[in-house]
Formats: sequence, C-alpha cells, structure tokens
Amino acid sequence: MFSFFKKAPPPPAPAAEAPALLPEGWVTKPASKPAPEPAPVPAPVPVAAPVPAPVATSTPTPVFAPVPAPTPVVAAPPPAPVVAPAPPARQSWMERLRAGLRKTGGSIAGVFTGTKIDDQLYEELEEALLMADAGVKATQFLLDDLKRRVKDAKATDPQAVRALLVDALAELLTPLEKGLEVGRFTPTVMMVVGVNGAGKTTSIGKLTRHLADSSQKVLLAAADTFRAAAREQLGVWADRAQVEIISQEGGDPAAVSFDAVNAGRARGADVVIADTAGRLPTQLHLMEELKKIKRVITKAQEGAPHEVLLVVDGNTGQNALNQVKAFDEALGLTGLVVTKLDGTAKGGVLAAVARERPVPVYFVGVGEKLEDLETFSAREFARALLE
Ligand SMILES: Nc1nc2c(ncn2[C@@H]2O[C@H](COP(=O)(O)OP(=O)(O)OP(=O)(O)O)[C@@H](O)[C@H]2O)c(=O)[nH]1
Ligand SMILES: [Mg+2]
Repeated sequence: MFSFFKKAPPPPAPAAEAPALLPEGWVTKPASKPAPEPAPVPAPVPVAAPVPAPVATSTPTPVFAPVPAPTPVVAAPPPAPVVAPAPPARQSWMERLRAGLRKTGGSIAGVFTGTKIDDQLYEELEEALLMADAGVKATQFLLDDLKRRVKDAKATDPQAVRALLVDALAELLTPLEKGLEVGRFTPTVMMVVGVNGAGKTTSIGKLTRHLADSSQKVLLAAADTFRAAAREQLGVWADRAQVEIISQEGGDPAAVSFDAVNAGRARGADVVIADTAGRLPTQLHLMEELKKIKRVITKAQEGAPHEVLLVVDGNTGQNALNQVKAFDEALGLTGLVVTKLDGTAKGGVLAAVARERPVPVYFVGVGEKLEDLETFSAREFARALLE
C-alpha cells in the first residue's frame, strides 16, 4: 500500500499516437487496443565507459527498462486509508512520528479535555494551533472548517470535536500527498536543496538505499563541493547502498552535476541525485549558484531536473514556510522532504504549507537511521499530531 516510490513505465516511444505528456498523478491507462508484442528488452547498456568508482552492484539491468508496461505499474499514492490497519513496520514508524509530534500535539489535544464546546475551547484551540506553527491563515481556515463540521455533525462532546479536527486537518493536508515517481525518464534526475543541516545528505542516503534495494541504478552527484566532509559523508551513503558517486575535489557544483547527469545517461542509471550545499535563501549569490546548477543539468539532459526537492527541518516552524516559498520562487520546487519530526517538531507548519504553498511532501524523516524515512500520509500525520 505504501510503496516508497512509484515506478513509472518509461515514456511511450515517440511512435504514431504516443499520448501526450501524462497528466500529473499520471497513472497510465492500459492501451485499449492490443498492446504491441513485448518489445525486445534493450540490451543492458554496456558499461563501457571508464568508471571512476566501480559499480559494486551486480544487479541485473533496471527492472523496468523500456518494456511497454501493459498495466499501470504503480501503487497509487495512499488515498487516505481511513481505517485500514497499517502494516507493523509502518505502525512502529507512526509511533515514532507520534512521539515526535506529541510535543506539539499534546497542547492541541489538551484543548479537548473539557466537557463543553464553547468559545473558550475554540480560543484555546486557536492558540494551540498557532503555537504548533500552523500559521494565522491555516489556523483560521481550520477553525472555520471545524466549526462547520461541528455544526453539521451536531457534535456535543469535545472529543468528537477533536475527531472532526483530525478530519479537517487530514483534508487540508491531502493535496500534499504525492509519491515520488521514477522510471519515466532515464535517468530521472533529482536535485536536492535546502538550508544548512536540514538533512539533505542523510535523506539522499536513505532514499538511495531504498531505490537501490528496489533494483534502481542510482548515481549520486556530490555537488556540495564546499567541504570535503560533505563529499565524504555522501560517499559513505554511496558505499552503504553500493552505488556510484561522482565527486570532484574543489570542483564547481554545476560542473559536478553536469558530469553526473552525463555519466548517468552513459551508464544507464535510473536515477541521478545531486546533493547540494546548504544555504539560506537570503544568500542571493548562493541561490544564483543553485539556479546555475539547475540550468546546467538541463543542458546535460533536456527536461531535467525532473525533481527539485527541498529538504526542510521539521523543527524550523514557521520559517519552514518561508523556506518553501523562497526556494520555490528561485527553483520551482517539485517536492519536499520534511525531516526531524521525531524531535521537538512543530508539525503544524505543514498545515501552513498546505494552505499557502502546497508543494507535495514526498517523504518525512523521523530519525537518523535508514528506516526513518517514510512516505507522507495526510491522515496518519493528522492522527499522529492530534490523537
Ligand atoms: N533526528 C533526526 N535527525 C536527522 C534527520 N535527518 C537528518 N538528521 C540529522 O541531521 C544532521 C544534519 O544532516 P545532514 O544530512 O548532514 O544535513 P544537510 O542538509 O546535508 O547539511 P549540510 O550539507 O551541512 O547543509 C545529521 O546529524 C543527521 O543525522 C531526522 O529525520 N531526524
Ligand atoms: Mg549535506
């Protein structure tokens, strides 16, 4: 149910009636006419080019090489499973999320311990939502929505109001649910950005491992060229997942990214992920550098980068929204990774993001270990925050 990412079929061959670009959320419909005979699987791209770092994986070719997929390959993003019990691994993950968010959510839940639904309850709730960094707009929206729900449901008990708030928040957050797609482009190129210490490299490491475990050939670009330690850190993750990494001592980040995309194409990588150095959106020259990296990636592969992911530290509170806005304006974000929700997370900020700049949340991080990165589910998040 919760696939970690979605495997897209490759783009249709530019044949007679190739469908135009698939709409967002693209689940390909099986062709209504008989599917062509399975095209011969292209021979694995011979890894002829000299490879600086030997590929340690001996996995066969990518699983979803350009074989026309007759059926949608994809587990669709979780359509808010209301009751279905989560599998055990997911369950324990939710516990960690819950434990992290309790620090924020505890005060919200505390609002509903009384016996009456009155103005005071709504005032306390407003305060608690603001404290949880939901921001003024989302708080107002949630309160109005909640009052409507309470009226419609004729609720009389504060606990029922809390359940209705879970519904309201889940609905507000639902547009943020979106799975990461790979396989539609070869390679799928991702660029990962964010402020210093947000968790970019760690999240890339975790994601790489998940992708590699699913037989995706990943190539990493150490485009954080400022610090040797940054290259090494990414190198450790590359080793763990046994994937290739392109890095250059003291190189230019755009050049490293360019080389990596070219290498990825030449070597038949499924995914190329560029790790960039942390920066504040107010550091304009560094934001220009990111734009340059993006431009140069496009030069190496038309249409790339396919994903520009912002990694946001969940503890950042309202500033996270500012980061989303600023990086989005500079680069056009396609997704977010929200990390450190296991800490003193101000989880409410996702409500603000949903209301003011709804960039999808591909993953959330609740710890430093590999398994501490998971897909985002609006309802689970709302429940973890409020129950
Ligand atoms: N608790 C917790 N720690 C995390 C999480 N994600 C990352 N970290 C930790 O946050 C710290 C910074 O992570 P990095 O991945 O180095 O962050 P970065 O964004 O690459 O940092 P710079 O490259 O310096 O900008 C590390 O100590 C990570 O282990 C998370 O989800 N939870
Ligand atoms: Mg880093």
